Amino acid sequence: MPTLDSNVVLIAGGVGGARMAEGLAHALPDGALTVIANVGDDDDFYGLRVCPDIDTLVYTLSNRIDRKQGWGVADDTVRALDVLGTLAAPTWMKLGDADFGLHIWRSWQLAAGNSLTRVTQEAAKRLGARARILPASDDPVRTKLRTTDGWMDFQPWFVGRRCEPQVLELRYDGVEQAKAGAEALAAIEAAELIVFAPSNPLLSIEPILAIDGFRSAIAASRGLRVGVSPLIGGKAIKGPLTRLMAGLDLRTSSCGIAIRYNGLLDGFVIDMQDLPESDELQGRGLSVLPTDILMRDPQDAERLAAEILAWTAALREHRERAAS
Ligand code: FO1
Repeated sequence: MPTLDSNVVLIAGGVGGARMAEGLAHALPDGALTVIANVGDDDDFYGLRVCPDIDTLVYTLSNRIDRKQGWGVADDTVRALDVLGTLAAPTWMKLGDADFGLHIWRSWQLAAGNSLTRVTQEAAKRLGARARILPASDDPVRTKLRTTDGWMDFQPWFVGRRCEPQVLELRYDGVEQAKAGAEALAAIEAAELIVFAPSNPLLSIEPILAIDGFRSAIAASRGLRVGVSPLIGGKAIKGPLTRLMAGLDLRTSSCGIAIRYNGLLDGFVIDMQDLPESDELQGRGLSVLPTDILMRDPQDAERLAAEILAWTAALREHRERAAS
């Protein structure tokens, strides 16, 4: 069966998004995959720009990732961080020596006037990433959380405080002024298939969708649009999603996630464990692929990606037959 494999866009955050990207990159021909990355987690450390979601994608797609952590460079050392500690600088964000190299280069390139889109593409190419990676915007968008301890920046909450302070409210600073990356929008317009990665909707996908232009471009897309649930049996595959959603009084189920992407999806991929949710999803007009969505390793990711590509090809055929 032919698959939708010439222009595929993945909308992604960090670890879960990178696993899905790796699977798709293996299952697709070279040059077919574009990943649009969240920039809401970006922050500055010691005057250097750090873009965790972009970097997790670059390292995963170039097979440099520390697979145990899911972020950072495999076998990295922390000699620079040790010096910073001796100099009494804060060192809660574990930036490795090899990782510092990328942050130094990116900050140097940005200071020279290059856009984050250009710098990211160049880094991805030079480091050997197997897909095009585009930031959602060249402008700063920063996720802020109102917690029981007051408003916090994302990384001090996520890493510095291990997501402990309860989140009461979220906002994406700068989102009203931010322009959607022109290449990212063009990729969506050209896409045969748009996949929402199993990333945290509140922290990874919605900071992208909140930028003017993305929702309308996805809603108007001629391609198929499918999401992959980040929850199995109501529990997050990784990270603080379940607690975050429960704290904000949101439904912690695959249906609850699909509802957040209302009007943007044709189909939703759920885990076999969540089969009872199929009826409600179908009732909302979504096609459903129930399968094993846990990506334990790159082989799982490739198998899931191949299943999604075969399923979406069948959906398209069905759609074309219905239209003719
Ligand atoms: N996550 C942690 O839990 N602890 C860290 O010290 C840490 C350092 C770090 C450095 C560079 C980088 O690109 C990512 C890093 N992450 C760390 C992961 C990152 O905070 C999160 O994966 C995302 O921002 C959430 O998607």
